[in-house]
Amino acid sequence: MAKEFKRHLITSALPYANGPVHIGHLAGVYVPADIYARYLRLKGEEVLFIGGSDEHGVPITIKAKQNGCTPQDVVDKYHTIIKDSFKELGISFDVYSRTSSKTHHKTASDFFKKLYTDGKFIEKESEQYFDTEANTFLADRYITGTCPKCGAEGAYGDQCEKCGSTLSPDELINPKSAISGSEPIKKTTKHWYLPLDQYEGWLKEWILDGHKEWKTNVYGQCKSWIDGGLQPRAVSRDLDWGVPVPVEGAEGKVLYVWFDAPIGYISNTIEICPNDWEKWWKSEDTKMVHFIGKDNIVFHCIVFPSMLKAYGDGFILPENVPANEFLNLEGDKISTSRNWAVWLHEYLVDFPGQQDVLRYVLCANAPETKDNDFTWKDFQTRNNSELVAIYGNFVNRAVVLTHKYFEGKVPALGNIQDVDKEVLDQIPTIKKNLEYNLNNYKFREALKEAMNLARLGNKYLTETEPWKLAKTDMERVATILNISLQLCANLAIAFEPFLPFSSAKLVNILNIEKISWNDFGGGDILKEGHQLNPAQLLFAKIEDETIDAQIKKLNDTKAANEAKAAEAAGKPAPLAQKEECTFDDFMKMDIRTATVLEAVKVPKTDKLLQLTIDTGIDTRTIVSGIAEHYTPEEMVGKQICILANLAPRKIKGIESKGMILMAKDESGKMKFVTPAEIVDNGACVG
Ligand code: B3M
Ligand code: ZN
Repeated sequence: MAKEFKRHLITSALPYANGPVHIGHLAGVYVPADIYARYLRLKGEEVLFIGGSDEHGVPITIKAKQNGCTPQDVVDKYHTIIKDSFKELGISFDVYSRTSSKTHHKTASDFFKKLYTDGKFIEKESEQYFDTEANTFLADRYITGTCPKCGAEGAYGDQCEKCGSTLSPDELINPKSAISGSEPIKKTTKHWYLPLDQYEGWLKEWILDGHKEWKTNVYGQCKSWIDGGLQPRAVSRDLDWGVPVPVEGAEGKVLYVWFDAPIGYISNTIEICPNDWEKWWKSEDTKMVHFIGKDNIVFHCIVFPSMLKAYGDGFILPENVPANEFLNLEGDKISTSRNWAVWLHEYLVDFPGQQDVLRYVLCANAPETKDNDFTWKDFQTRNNSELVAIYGNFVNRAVVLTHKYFEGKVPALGNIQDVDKEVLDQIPTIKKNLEYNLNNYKFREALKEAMNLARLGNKYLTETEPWKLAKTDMERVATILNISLQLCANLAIAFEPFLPFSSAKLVNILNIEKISWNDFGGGDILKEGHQLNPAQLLFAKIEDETIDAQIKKLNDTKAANEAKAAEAAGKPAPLAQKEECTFDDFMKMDIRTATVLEAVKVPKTDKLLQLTIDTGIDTRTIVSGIAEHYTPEEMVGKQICILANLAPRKIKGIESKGMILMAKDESGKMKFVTPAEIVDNGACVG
């Protein structure tokens, strides 16, 4: 029997406040965490859902340097953007605070002090990279170099973004300072270490023996860390941004961001429950679950639990850490530095009132067991053929018909036929499946079950066809619509954790006070005679233009990135793709093969050649700006391609009828486009 808990402490990774939140963060952490929190609240459980910004660490100071502002400016800006956009998406944190808060500084500082006084750290001097030009030690991301694992350039001192390996600065090949670009020297410095090796036996027992039910990816990572042998980990850094190390002789040192950030979960609890925060953290009746992305597993399963264990004093450990894999975007890794992302705050502007669509797609496609891909086409299809066509359509039909035949009042349930019973019987089964999946963090499957309930409703209406019966058997129509409306009420409950905005709309349409998970499964949530509000569409179709605009935005990003890369490699950048043209636009162009019969320079010009061309249909003159690239002799006899129906133009007094197709090579030289094999003149290209 699974242990029963009295309350649920749900944490979600604290995003770095060095940039806005994107769909990868949402799919990996915040959408599933929010679904879980909403589900438990709907069940009447006591829940505390913690969020907050992670405002320390090198990513923040690097961003400040890039932008020429202070780290505080950076975190102020992004904390606000992140917090507001989460709120608008309906992520229902009970608290969303920040690690630069006073409460957090005190909590983290006290936490360190206790471990320090209890002798839980080891102090060690070591040689660390130092930038002599900038006169500073180079922690983590301040040092870059070649990845020893995959050979990628630009790997960081703590991680290679290309292959995802965790690294230490000493492993980097050809290390360079990210501040000055200079080659760093080694210098001695003192730090405090948490001797994780001492916790190995305990971790083995707690995770490897005690939590075999954890997700395979999470359990597997823990096992490989533990089996690989744990090392002492430095919990301080030579930096000037963070929580100062609260012991003497530690000037210029702050707590390592991964030491202070998870303590942020505690600080944020203290902030919201200053008087009874301990019941959340120090009671065996509390079930703590950490929602994170896969790159945070070691910190939440090994480092933070070891810190809590070292602290003692009754701190509980997580019951589960349902980490997700990564979400890609249109087949490519999401990347903040390459701006390859769908940013939440931009989505909210581009798709006003459509929060649930994003929540739906990110859950339906969540990277729960493997990396997954987000594509705009899939987003559109899921909206149009699932949300609109199944869920929205069913609810709309049921409500509109009730208004049409019964003045919007829930009609009476009459005699039940087999087809009705089948539907009513399935509701509790679907509820059971939903619960099983939600309890086990299988949110994709859970969402599928909720959608099955809507499918069931659609099928029921299609089979029973109440609009046809309305001519002959109103009593039967009443029964069918009663059952359909009960299904709608069940849908409002089933979907609430996933699609809270649509559920709120539906609750309003059904004119019910409040929903509860306990009512889910019942066939009599709405009483006979209950008055509904007017119908209202739950979802709107998303048109091709909307999706094309998003795809164009990404194509522009890609082109800009390629231009940057080409520039860095000293090559001219390929031009961005031009605006889309239709098939008809293309068919208007008469592109055909032709042969140059004669070529002469246009007098008093450097660039122009006058060409006599055999186009297969006529012999004509074209003036072309290729004299710098080809001599007249080189041109004669060449087979080329021309745009034949270009409106004639006078160039230097000569009438030019058409254009020669050319392409520039890397050096900027114009080359004409020629068929790979000789064909007759006048053959159309297309
Ligand atoms: N800020 C890393 C991240 O955003 C880190 C999480 C902290 S959770 C305590 O991936
Ligand atoms: Zn690598």
